[in-house]
Amino acid sequence: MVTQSIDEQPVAEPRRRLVAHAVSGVVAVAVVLGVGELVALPINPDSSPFYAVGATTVDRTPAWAREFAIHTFGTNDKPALFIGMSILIVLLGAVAGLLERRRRPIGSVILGVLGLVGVYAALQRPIADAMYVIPTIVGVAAGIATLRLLIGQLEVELAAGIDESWLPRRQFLMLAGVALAVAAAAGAAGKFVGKRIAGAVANREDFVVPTVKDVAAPIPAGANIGVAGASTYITPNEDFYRIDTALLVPQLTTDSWELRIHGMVDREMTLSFADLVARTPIERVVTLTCVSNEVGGVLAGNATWIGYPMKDLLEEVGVHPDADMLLSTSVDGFTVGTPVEVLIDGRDAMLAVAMNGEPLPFEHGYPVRQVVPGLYGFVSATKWVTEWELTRFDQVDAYWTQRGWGAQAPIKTASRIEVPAALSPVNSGQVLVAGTAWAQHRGIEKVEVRVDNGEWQPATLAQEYSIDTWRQWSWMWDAAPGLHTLQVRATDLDGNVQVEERTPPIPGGATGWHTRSFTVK
Ligand SMILES: Nc1nc2c(c(=O)[nH]1)N[C@H]1C(S)=C(S)[C@@H](COP(=O)(O)O)O[C@H]1N2
Ligand SMILES: [Mo]
Repeated sequence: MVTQSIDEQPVAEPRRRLVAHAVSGVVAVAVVLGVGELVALPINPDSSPFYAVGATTVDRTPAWAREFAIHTFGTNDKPALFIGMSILIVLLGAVAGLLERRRRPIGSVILGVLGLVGVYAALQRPIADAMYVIPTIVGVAAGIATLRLLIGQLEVELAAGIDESWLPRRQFLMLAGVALAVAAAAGAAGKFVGKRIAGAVANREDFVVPTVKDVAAPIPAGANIGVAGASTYITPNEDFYRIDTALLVPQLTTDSWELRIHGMVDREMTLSFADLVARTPIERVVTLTCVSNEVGGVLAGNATWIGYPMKDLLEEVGVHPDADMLLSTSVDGFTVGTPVEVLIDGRDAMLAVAMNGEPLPFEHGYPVRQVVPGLYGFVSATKWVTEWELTRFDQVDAYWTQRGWGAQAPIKTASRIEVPAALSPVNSGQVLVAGTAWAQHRGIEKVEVRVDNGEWQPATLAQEYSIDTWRQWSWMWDAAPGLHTLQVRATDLDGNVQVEERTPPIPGGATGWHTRSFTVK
């Protein structure tokens, strides 16, 4: 038998029942916003439904309306917008609650429509990607679940009978209270962390890149072969590969940053950021490479760095002669072990604060990271570095060494083909083949190419910049029709030829010759 739904009962509805329904809806939208705020954190505070709708509204406001808002509210135009939005959302929540029935979930549909607005607004944010829809979707799902739960509970209570003296019972009040508390806690946590992130963004914007006397040698035009489709000699920051274990990119400020130096040293020391920049900076071009890079892979990048020589600081603290490892720790607990020897052998190992003329991007270690020419990133390039311990390789293993990777890892001599692109169609005749080779801190002596396992032929090298950076190469191929295989190998200035045997990246970097096959028409 189908029971009548409550709203069709011929009982005069006491105002309290309406209020209880409206409250359910308001609590549900609070859950949407609170949960949305929290879920937005790991993605971007910009992706929270409330913020995204507000920001997109601002972006979409016609000029006359903006003038009106600024004229009316002055610099309070943003709070006015948020208050206006809040009032609207509370009203919509109340309507959703009043219309929600266990059997006719109209209120849930209203929340769903609100969710579509949030998703749309989030996707309009300037740097939005597909992840931006997640906070709204998760928030709305939690809100709908809350609404269903509260209305269900109310209807159970109402089914017991309703008259002028009706009051919601304990269960309903408890459920509503818990939901509201969860929403408030989630929202507050989101806001708190979001504020810190905003603070870090402002701190980075105010950061002044140090002026340097000891500048990098100018990059000769001949270092850049300028072949379309090949990497550029300097890698723009936004194209620079990013590898780390950080789920949430640390958001440090120069005010909160400190480097504690301890362990096997004569004088322990803690440096503030002001202490660091009081020292003398250098500017250098250095190519970084990740040990996980497969033969032919893209986990390498070249940038101009400004930073403070690590050697100077190690001299200041007085490293004990039997300490052979610098164990550096990131603010998120990630650790790196670097041989002390390479840090004091005269190469340009530095605590970098700027990358290609900008403060370090957050993803690349703002405000301070290590850059050490010649070693793979996992044994040298600690981002968000806040602690140095002088110790010994026979006493500690750093993060990746504990997980099966090597303890010592100089970068292997490598080269790759970049042009023509893999699987691209190639016409017979003169075909320009180009790519990049590297052997940081040893330097590239030559690059050779061969076709179909034939004779190795010398490629033309771009002008050398330094032994710490990669070197571009090109080679003109007289391509005959058919299927052909190209291979490349580099030789470094120590005479080491790139190793032919194919081995995987673990434990100390991949080896093998990069090979690409083309069907020539
Ligand atoms: N804090 C921290 N620093 C880190 C890592 C990390 O996981 N956490 N990864 C390292 C590795 S494996 C590499 S290859 C380089 C990559 O630096 P990039 O992301 O700036 O290119 O950072 C190194 N520094
Ligand atoms: Mo790496």
